[in-house]
Amino acid sequence: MSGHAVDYSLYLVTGRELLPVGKDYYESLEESLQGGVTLVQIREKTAETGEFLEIARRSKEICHKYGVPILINDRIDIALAMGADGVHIGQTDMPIAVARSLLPPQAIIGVTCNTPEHVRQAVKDGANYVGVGPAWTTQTKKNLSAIVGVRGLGEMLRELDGTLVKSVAIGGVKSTNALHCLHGSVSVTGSALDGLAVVSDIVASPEPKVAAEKLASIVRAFKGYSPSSFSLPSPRYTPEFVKTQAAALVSAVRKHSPLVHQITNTVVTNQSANATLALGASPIMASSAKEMEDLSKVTGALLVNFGTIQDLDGMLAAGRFANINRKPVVFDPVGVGASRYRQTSADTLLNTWQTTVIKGNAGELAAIAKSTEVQSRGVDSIGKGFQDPITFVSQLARKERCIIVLTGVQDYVSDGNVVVRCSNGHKLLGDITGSGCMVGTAVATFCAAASLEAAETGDALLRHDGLLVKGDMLVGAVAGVLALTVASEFAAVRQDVHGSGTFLPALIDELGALTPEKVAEAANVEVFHP
Ligand code: 3NM
Repeated sequence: MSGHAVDYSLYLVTGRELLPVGKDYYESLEESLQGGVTLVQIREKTAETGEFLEIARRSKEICHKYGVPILINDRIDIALAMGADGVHIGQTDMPIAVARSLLPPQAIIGVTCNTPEHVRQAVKDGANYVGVGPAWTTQTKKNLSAIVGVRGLGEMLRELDGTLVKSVAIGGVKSTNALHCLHGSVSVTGSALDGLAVVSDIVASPEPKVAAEKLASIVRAFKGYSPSSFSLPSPRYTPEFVKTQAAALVSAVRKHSPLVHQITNTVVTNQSANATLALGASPIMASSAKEMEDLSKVTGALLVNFGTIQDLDGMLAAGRFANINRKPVVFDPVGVGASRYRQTSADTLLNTWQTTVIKGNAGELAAIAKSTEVQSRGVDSIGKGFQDPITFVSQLARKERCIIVLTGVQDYVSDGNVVVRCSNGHKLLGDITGSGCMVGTAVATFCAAASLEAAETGDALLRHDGLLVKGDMLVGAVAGVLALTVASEFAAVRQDVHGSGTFLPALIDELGALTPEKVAEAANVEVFHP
């Protein structure tokens, strides 16, 4: 079999100790192949040589019956003795060059890599593929290296640019996080995983065929995705189109009155709830992890604002269940640059779930992008912002595979292909607390409406395959920005507004009084195709 093009899509690494009680190893292996496993590695950490050899021989017969190559973990002698298609070696095992000299020329050699340096070395040494990880924590491997998260995987994949070396992610990969793993790990330069390597999600399942089918279909969906399907063809986004679509969502919010789940900070909870009501939606401000599964089934969208991080577990669970139920997730990393705890919390959240929108000021988004171009103090951004905000937002949107909303005097919204610049708003917004948080609320509300509208009209457009959220989330995000900024312009000129104290209630009133016509007329929108 060696020498054939190898399909790395669904790579099963065996783990006999994880089999459900009474499940036969060979039966489980065969069922997983029937479910769509495309490559198998026999991993035996405690078996004696004779037993290992016997298992490898019989496993090979089964794998080859399905046209699937078989690799041996670590033991070149076993691989040679039973004629494996290749080997997988760890960082502390035999060097690739030595393994290559012992194995037939066509043999597949893969290496475990936990850092970008490991990947660079593996490429130099002539590996056929790298197993990058651990993506998440796992009980399956002893002496696990530091968890890298999906974004850490992306850093490693970058090293594969311009090479023919293939990659699979490993460590805690399951059907519930597979899609996020595939999308979230695409590097800034566009290098993507070739597949997923899985032990327990298949082996520990009483129905390995079903488990493999689920995973295989997710990898297929990812591979069927192309960057151009990331958004509608850009020419469609004219300023007129964006304005009309965003304005129409004002009515859609009132029509659907979506339940908008908000985990937000203690400073703004009340006013964000009131802003949601004024827009015509319904707020629920729940934060305990225990209720996230139930809530995610009935909500229209989730907002996670971590201005005062009370319950990180609740945030993690909320996003995970929102992903499972295909609900838009809006992430507002308030003051993320202010402390190391906030930075690691943001990384944990973005490694755990796929966000639909990240909204922040220049300082916050610079911290998310690990850029030093803009600094922040507390929750505020310092200085003039990015020199080239259009390029910044489009690159960050591509990297994070989501919509980016950069707030400031002008607001920028991008899906990675187009950038919409909104130039509405009033300076009184800067004089009240939580105006940025209310933008997050409005974005979540309008994304919920866009998603519900698309579901109702049967619009098959799956705008963000990483999430499979239906609806135009770019327009949803723009509508959220416009709602708040346009309402602020109406509020600021009212007779009863004398300063920031009277401005806030007037702003809530004007959110309630918004109409599609007002938004369409007042919106100052430009579209760029960077
Ligand atoms: N290697 P599961 S993690 C074999 O990070 C292995 O290098 C890892 O098992 C690495 O799919 C791992 O059950 C075990 O989490 C993966």
